[in-house]
Amino acid sequence: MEYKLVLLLYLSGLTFGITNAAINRTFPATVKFGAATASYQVEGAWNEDGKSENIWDHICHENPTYIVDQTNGDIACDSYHKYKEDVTMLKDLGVDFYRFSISWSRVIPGGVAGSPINQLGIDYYKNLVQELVDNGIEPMVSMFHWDLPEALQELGGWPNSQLVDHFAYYARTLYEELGDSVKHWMTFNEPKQTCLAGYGDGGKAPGYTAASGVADYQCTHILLKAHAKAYHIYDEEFRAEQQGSVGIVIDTAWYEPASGSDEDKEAAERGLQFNYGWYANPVVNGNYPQVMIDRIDERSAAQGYEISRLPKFTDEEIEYIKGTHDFMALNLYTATYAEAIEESDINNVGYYTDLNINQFVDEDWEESASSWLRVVPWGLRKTVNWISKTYDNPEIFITENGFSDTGGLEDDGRINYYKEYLSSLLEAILDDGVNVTRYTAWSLMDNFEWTAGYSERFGMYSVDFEDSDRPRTPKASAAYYKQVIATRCLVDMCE
Ligand code: GBH
Repeated sequence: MEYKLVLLLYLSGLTFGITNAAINRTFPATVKFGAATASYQVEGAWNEDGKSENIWDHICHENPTYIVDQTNGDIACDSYHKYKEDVTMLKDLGVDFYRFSISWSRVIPGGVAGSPINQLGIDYYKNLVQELVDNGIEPMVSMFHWDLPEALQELGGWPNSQLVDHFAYYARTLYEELGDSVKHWMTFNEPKQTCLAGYGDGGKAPGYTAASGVADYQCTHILLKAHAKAYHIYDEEFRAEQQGSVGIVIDTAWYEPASGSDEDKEAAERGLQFNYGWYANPVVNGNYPQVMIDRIDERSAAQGYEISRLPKFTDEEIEYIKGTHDFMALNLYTATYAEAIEESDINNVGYYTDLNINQFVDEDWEESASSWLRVVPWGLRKTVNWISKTYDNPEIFITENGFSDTGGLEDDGRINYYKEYLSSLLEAILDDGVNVTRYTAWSLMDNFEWTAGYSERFGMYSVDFEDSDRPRTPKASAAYYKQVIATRCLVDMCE
């Protein structure tokens, strides 16, 4: 009976040429749904139980005007004390997994390899992980979401090659302490924000700019070696027993050619390579994208540098970094047009002139509360197709996707955003055969949005930051996401 009905529906779909419409366009069972946060953005308890200062504590305290509303993450959502409530919210949403990050300075306050481990810090994460597991929610853990221990910043931060060993010690500690329950590890979240914003354009802590075009590339060079080392440690010491997987989370916008010209197509491809490829090409193929090597080497030489501003990996390092991923992870929010422009003034040293494209948006694209975020759903389908094609059809996790407003429980803009992006993702999976197996909504709850403070809200749960108890309230989008997860279907797309 049922079979005949399905066949009938299928045939009528074919007859009427319906390919994208009504017949049970559900997410396959292979796709899992989750929600994400990050340590500095939600935990608070910045100086409790032995935690040391990190670079975000430091910049918020020392330079309050760096944050638009002069707020900080001292208390944030107080998740350090309220993690059980967070898990209740996750349970209510019905997510398969929770993606959160660990605060390095909470776990290893001194930062450096061989320094003491803070048991109270470890206990916090053990308790959180246990609470998740007890509620049937998989923990998915980022080791580093931008909050470097200040002690390591005072050693120079990521451009200092010592950081490889300091990070390796931290990663090993986490595998040892939490690896029995944590099966998905992400070494770094959006390393471009750490390196380009942290050491190039100054938009993120530590906010450096003086060595722009140099330190941002050096930061990346060391960070990639640290990633590779953490990956190999898992392979050699933990994988056989723990049976988990390790990857790195990379962000990009979709770069759409401004026209059909070869120059604009190249400009868009260069945009993707300078963003996603900067990190992805090394972990997949062992080295930076050729277009970065060529352009930065050439411009450096023309600028009078005796050696390229882009550091070189040795053959051994290339072999060591190649293949250090068990999945590809993508944070994607928006899109931009990319247009070819004339070569910029050679005296202008920096990442953006190395990239050398004009980026602009379509003013018709719906805005959010964040200046950089416009709603461009088709960019998601195009980006995962590009990753699939460029890196030989890997398993892809969407580790962040979300929308900002200025607050309120009736968040129609967010519901619309999720609906349209998930629909675009469904097309990538069902129609294009892209191997996406995880989707993660950013964010579980409103939180400290870096230099935007609390002025931009990404949460499916609202948090009252005026109330010392930090109460949480579900928004309309929480009910929407819950329904998507329960039905595996976007509203209007299934009978
Ligand atoms: C993610 O980054 C982060 O992982 C997460 O912590 C954050 O809360 C979330 O997005 C929402 O922002 O202001 O024009 O200089 C997303 C990628 C790249 C978006 C840098 C903001 C700054 C652009 N981010 N970008 S601008």
